[in-house]
Amino acid sequence: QSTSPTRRGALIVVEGLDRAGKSSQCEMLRDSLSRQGHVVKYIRFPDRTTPIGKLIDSYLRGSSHQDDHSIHLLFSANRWEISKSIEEDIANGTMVIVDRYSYSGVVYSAAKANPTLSLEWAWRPEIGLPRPDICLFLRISPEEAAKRGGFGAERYENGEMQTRVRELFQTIFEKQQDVSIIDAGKSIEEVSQEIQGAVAGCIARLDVTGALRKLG
Ligand code: NYM
Ligand code: MG
Repeated sequence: QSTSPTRRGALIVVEGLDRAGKSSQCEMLRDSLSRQGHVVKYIRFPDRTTPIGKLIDSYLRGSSHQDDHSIHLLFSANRWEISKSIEEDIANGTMVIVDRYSYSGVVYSAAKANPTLSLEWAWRPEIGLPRPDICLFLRISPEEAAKRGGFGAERYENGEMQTRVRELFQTIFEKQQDVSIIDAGKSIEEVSQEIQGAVAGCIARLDVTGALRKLG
């Protein structure tokens, strides 16, 4: 008697600037995949609940200072500490939706224009983490982002930083495979439909008996 191998889940990453609508879109995607009968988990980085996450949270709120390299490595460590559980979930067939990942990690750090913190340097600690099966980049113009209200009070939420982050996202996603660029300036419903279409295509193409790949 043959036992069919477990179909693995997909690792779905949603990236974009602040105000692009990532969190609402992740929730809508979670609900639509659940309705289709998938087991779904929605997580976000930084995960501010762990001890490392609490250090990151205090840095982002401006209540503590960190060296640029140190905080970069903490963001990366925060992904590494969750990576085992992501791999287990995927192996068990769960669809894992991730709000921000290594791409935010490298662009926000490199946007600081610290001479010893290049994109290349920033990418190194990400090597070996689970590789997304699909990365959805929610692209939004500065004008549209501005219409959605002012910046929040956290570190990085200012025009100068967001402009550099926008340029660097562009730079890394030109070279990256498996990225779907989504025009996030459209209505919430239209954006959600586009995301669902891209994710359905990814799931259809997935080698469900193969293993999750790793970032290289
Ligand atoms: N951020 C997020 C980083 O600088 N590096 C990272 O690795 C990640 C995952 O944290 N402005 C920044 C981008 C955001 C900030 O994220 C908080 P959010 O999604 O606004 O909670
Ligand atoms: Mg934010």
